[in-house]
Amino acid sequence: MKTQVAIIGGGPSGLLLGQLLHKRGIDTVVLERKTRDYVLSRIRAGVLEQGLVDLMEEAGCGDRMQREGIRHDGTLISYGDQMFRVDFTEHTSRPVMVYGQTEVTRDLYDARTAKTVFNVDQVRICDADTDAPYVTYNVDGAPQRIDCDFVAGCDGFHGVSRNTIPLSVRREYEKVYPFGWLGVLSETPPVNEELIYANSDRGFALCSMRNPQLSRYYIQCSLADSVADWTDDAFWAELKRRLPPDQAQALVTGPSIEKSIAPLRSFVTEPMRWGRLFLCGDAAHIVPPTGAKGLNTAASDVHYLYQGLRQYYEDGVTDGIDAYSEQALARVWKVERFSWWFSSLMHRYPDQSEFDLRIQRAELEFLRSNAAAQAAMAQNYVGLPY
Ligand code: FAS
Ligand code: PHB
Repeated sequence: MKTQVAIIGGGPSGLLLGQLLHKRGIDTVVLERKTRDYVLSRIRAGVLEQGLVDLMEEAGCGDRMQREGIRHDGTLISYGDQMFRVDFTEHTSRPVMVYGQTEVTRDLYDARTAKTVFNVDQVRICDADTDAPYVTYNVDGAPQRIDCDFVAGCDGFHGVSRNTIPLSVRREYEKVYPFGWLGVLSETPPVNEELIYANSDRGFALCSMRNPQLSRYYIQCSLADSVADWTDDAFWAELKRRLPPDQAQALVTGPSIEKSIAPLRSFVTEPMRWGRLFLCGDAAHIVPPTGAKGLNTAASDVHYLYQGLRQYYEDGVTDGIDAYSEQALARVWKVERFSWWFSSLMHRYPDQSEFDLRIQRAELEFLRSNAAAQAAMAQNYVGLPY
């Protein structure tokens, strides 16, 4: 098989890149390890930056998102019994869109007409540091090969693309957080019209949503916890303990239809390009979900790579793809910083001293009372410019 861009990974990065390239007549093949249904069964992100909304529109996949997505002009932050609001549109004139990653991925799959191969294994990226890269893989036990001009490594944190770059070239930076997030999806009305990020002396909690009848809640949990340790009743009782009393009182509980624990890490690999292999999204970087930046930073990578590949094929110049890694990493590191800062502000860390707790409280007081602090948070949350 031959294509122009071989895309490893059929998650949001690979599908969005594939759809944008397809709209410009650039041929792609997506290789996905799992099935479409499996990919769509994973409950992940819920908040889209305007940049991702614009890319979905440019990809011709924005109709349902515009119909069903919920515009949010701010978010609530609580600590102890205090709760205050950070107004995004007041400080940035931009909102965010609440629309689940599952739906983004579904819309991209529904739109995709170019070749997608599911249930692949033994994927190998070969000769990426030459002008004639190719990808080998097995499907149904039969070995296959795709010759291509470029390879987009969109295969997430556990994929093969990042490790194709030799250790002599690759530099990795990592911070593992001493806690996880226990997430629950429930067919209940959200406790509030906006998200609530809660810092409590028992740990972090987040009240989010997917639509007016579908809520998404998280509580910080121990890395030693497993989903089996948490009955629905235990989860709801703990969530209520971490919210201001009026919000806890208003919380509508119900059976969980999904329950999972995600570990939290900050991770960046440099460079994001090696020869004709380009890394996109979680294949290159991970953030703690506190700032809702994982999916959105995958989108900014896709924007830079799409523009570079479009310029290569349409104008015959390599400026865009040559600048990709440096350009993408400049934004990635700012997102890593914000996600680390917001996680440090909102969580309880096992090794926090009394002094650390007072500093955290002072930072929350400053954010509550200072417009410049709220403007800085809002700029990062709605998404830094591409
Ligand atoms: P993905 O991991 O989504 O997709 C990679 C795809 O590649 C997968 O479909 C995988 O099956 C496939 N693949 C892997 N190896 C392969 C191989 N060798 N060959 C072929 N295919 C292969 N972000 C937020 O903003 N908010 C959140 O609340 C949030 N929660 C998260 C919870 C969890 C448990 C995880 C893991 C991530 C969460 N994220 C969240 C981040 C998440 O949304 C990612 O940023 C987003 O999925 C990135 O998309 P991709 O880069 O496409 O990677
Ligand atoms: C979600 O709705 O899943 C969500 C929202 C905001 C975050 C993280 C997760 O910061």
